[in-house]
Amino acid sequence: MQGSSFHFTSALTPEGWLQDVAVAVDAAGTIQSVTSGIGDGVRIAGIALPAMPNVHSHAHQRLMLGLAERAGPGADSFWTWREAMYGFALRLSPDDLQAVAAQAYVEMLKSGFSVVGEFQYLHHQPDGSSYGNAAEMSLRCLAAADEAGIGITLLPALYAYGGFGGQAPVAGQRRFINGADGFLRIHDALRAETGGHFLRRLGIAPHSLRAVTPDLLRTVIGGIESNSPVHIHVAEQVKEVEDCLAFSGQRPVEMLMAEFELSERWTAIHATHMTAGETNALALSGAIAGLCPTTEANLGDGIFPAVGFMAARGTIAIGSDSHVSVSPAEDLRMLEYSQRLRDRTRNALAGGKGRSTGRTLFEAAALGGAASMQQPVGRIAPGYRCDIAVLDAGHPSLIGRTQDAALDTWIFSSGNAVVKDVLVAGRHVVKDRHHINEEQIAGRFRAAIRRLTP
Ligand code: NGQ
Ligand code: ZN
Repeated sequence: MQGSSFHFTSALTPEGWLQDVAVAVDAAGTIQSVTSGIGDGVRIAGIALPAMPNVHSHAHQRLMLGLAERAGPGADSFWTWREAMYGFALRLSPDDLQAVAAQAYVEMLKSGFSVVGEFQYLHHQPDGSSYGNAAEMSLRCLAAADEAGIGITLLPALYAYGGFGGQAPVAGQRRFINGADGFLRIHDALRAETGGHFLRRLGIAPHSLRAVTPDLLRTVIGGIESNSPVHIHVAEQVKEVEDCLAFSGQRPVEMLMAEFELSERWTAIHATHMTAGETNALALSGAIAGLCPTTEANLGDGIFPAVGFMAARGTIAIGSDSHVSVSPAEDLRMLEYSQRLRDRTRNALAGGKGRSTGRTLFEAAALGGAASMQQPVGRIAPGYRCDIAVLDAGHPSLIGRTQDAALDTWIFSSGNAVVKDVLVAGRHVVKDRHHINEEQIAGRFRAAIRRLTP
């Protein structure tokens, strides 16, 4: 493959907004130059943004959208939703997971994401026994990412227990369960499939402080590549905080920081329930807060202390998690709205007088997401991978809007409707709102849904 070049009406770069921007890309997909002025190459009319990393996905949950929104016989909660989710998780074959993940990844690309952090815990067969290749289900996520053409940071889950203090898992968790040896076997198999790949990175996902003990996690971290990404769910639900306090006398984020030396290697997923002290300490540690605002709202988790965390210079990233909404715009909007609703304010996260809320949040999540995924994305600049999302400047909602006003209008008003083209490593995978492989992927997804849902 030869190098190529693209030309955009405008682009958001580290130097700010540029007009008439030519981006030259080498054969591998790395940006060589970004220049202002009329250039040749493929012309894409629109507003070029760095494509957004989606740092938290459970692809299999794409299967159950809309099927857990009916009141149950008892009180509904995160925990009853989780029971329903386990029921779906027990049904997927490897082919089904690949079909559902490929569809989810196409939807991510079409909404402006270009990298997915797949937090994968469906390791075993439905009866709990291992597949012939212990890494089978994770390999299917890599295959789905290939079909869709999305970057992936694969985060196989370490999941040993059902609750704090090494409680036995419940029957519904039997596909997830591993000890250090079983996990490292999976991890080793995946290392061979990810090393040297421009679009792939391998990390680990200790599921939560409920599912691992600190000692187990230390053993596993000692057996993997130093400084590779570590993602963990933490302090998402009040009950988790209460159980952690009852078990250890510490709150979950407090316990995580006491047991491990956190750094930008770590992404704390949700981190919803923190004291002001925990919020400051987490920000100072350099760990990234992996926020999933639409899923957190859907599951009734609570409100992340984003005002305090960002004031303390904490790093944020976003993820579509259960995929109840797959949209960088909607997740950033929900994040800002959660703070406005709690504090009865406006432009809570703009970060200074006269600044655009959308611009501040978009740039923070793009850079934080790149760091969380450990992929060379998040900026339209030489040396970065050419992962770009283009907004349709001619869409009615963007008429009369340029620069920060266009970004704010996308995030607060137009959502996915205005995302027109997406490049991943210079490959034009979404063209005029159409993904290059979407019919075939949707066909397999349709068959899987019909078979697997009531
Ligand atoms: C998950 N999802 O692993 O899919 C979790 C629920 C749990 C979110 N936390 C299960 N959003 O935390 O035990
Ligand atoms: Zn999750």
